[in-house]
Amino acid sequence: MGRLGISGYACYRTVNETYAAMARLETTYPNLAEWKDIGDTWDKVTAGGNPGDDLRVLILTNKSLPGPKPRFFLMGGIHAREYATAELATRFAEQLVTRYGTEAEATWLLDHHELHVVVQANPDGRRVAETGSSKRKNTNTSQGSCSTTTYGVDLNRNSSFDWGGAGASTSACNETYRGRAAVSEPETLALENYIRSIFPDQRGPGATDAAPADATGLLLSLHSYGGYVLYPWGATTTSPPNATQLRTLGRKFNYFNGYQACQVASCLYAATGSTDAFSYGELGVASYTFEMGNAFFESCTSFENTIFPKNLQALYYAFKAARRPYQV
Ligand code: ING
Ligand code: ZN
Repeated sequence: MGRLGISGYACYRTVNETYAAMARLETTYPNLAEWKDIGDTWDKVTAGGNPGDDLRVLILTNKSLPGPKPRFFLMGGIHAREYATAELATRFAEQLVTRYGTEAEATWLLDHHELHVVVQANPDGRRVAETGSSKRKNTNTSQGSCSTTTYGVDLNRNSSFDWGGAGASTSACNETYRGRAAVSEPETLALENYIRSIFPDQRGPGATDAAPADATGLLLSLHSYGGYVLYPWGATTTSPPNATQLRTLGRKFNYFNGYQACQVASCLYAATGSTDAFSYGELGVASYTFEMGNAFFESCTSFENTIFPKNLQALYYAFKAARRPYQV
């Protein structure tokens, strides 16, 4: 029996184990790590929840060196069953702090940049997935009578930017159910508030304006699966204002993980209300999604030998690219 209630998945820590590991990082490396409560989950709001039901971000940087520093926002686990995403984000954070002071790249990165990582963006849903359920969405039970797997709101269709457009369902039990309103879910609210707090708007009003070439900051949302490096838009196959630059950086990620770089709606499917559309569309932040591997419940052999090493290198590159994502 593996840790997640299904045999063969011992490489993936549970949400509770992940939270405990991040709390320990803060205790062990107080000058480098802060494990911060950024809001509640649906279970916490409706049922009081338990101490693990807050949404949390791990902030890593050398606190002795003053900012402002370029920021990299990394997110795993927004879809509950996409196991590899949370473990990759967790290990990246752990590797940075444990190598700090002995390894040049980790030291330079944490001295002069900030990592903001939400390792589990959907902890309620993840707890359900850990029982063996192929659950994707959050645990909102108030939207209709659905099966034990299909209830909930898709947190990657609930964001405020272009909410309610193509590729987002109005049916409560559908896997891409958008919710009753934009940002109806506490998880979406916490994420948007936090992303806005670290990335002020980089350009003039309106998503038709390009972000300036010298903008800083990068957002990466980890998903599985399919083997893609995706950039906005998901709403349309029309190119985004910074298309050339987004494609260039996307192809550099491809150099590390081998995934095909392209626009969401062009090579995957239409999708609106996603986290990356929000951060690029609303704020001008260079925003990406990785679709890692070949399965939701990816085998540990594939994770350890392929997904983890390849994408770890891509994450290091992304962290560096946060300095000037549109000028790599
Ligand atoms: N894929 C993403 C999804 O939410 C995606 C693809 C990326 C949509 C970026 C919108 C924007 O459907 C998975 N596997 O969830
Ligand atoms: Zn996903």
